[in-house]
Amino acid sequence: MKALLLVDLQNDFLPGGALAVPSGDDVIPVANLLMLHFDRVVATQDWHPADHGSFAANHPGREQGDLIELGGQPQVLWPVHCVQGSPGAELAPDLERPKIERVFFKGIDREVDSYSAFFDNAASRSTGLGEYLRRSGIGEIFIMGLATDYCVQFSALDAVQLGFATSVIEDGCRGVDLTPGDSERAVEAMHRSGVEIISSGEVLTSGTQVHPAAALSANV
Ligand code: VGL
Ligand code: ZN
Repeated sequence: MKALLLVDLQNDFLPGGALAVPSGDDVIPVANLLMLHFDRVVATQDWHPADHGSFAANHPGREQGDLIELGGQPQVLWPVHCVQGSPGAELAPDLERPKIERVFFKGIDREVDSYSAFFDNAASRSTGLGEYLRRSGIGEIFIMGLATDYCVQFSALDAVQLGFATSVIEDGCRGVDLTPGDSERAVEAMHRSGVEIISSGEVLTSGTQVHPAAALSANV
């Protein structure tokens, strides 16, 4: 069984948001279309407390983009983003919510960041996603979302480690590219680790049936 994982499709990562990913909004229609081709759709939300250690504002004298250590891991300092319960942390308003079966929250612990949908960066706490997919009989996972060079990359590498057949839908992702080329390098690193890099078109033509009722209601 196959599952689609939508990573961090939240307002703060869209244009106008606190940590806007360039053209991040372009992937919302891709998500809405792909959802119709999967039995299982799950999502993540970056979900930080206001005092989270990944926020530059919580480190006097530091600036966004500085590299520090947090929870024993290298940590880029970010603008305040995806604060629990804030509008910026909400899923994109244009995202078709009803098909999303469950949302997994990450980045809750102020002492360590969590780029991966599965574990925090110190690999000490599971979000429950891996266990959930296993219990649901999922062997194959397709990942898209924001951002290619952070949460998508970390999620895909963990998925492979956990033994899932893992594909990343490249045109369903956009990157931060703090350093030009970061997203390209992330794609190469995922590919080298055994992640299949595919396009949404390949998913759509792969023979996975769209449920007729779903197709009708979504007007495709
Ligand atoms: C992300 C930076 C900080 C992401 C989350 O979703 O890729 N990036 N928090
Ligand atoms: Zn974050």
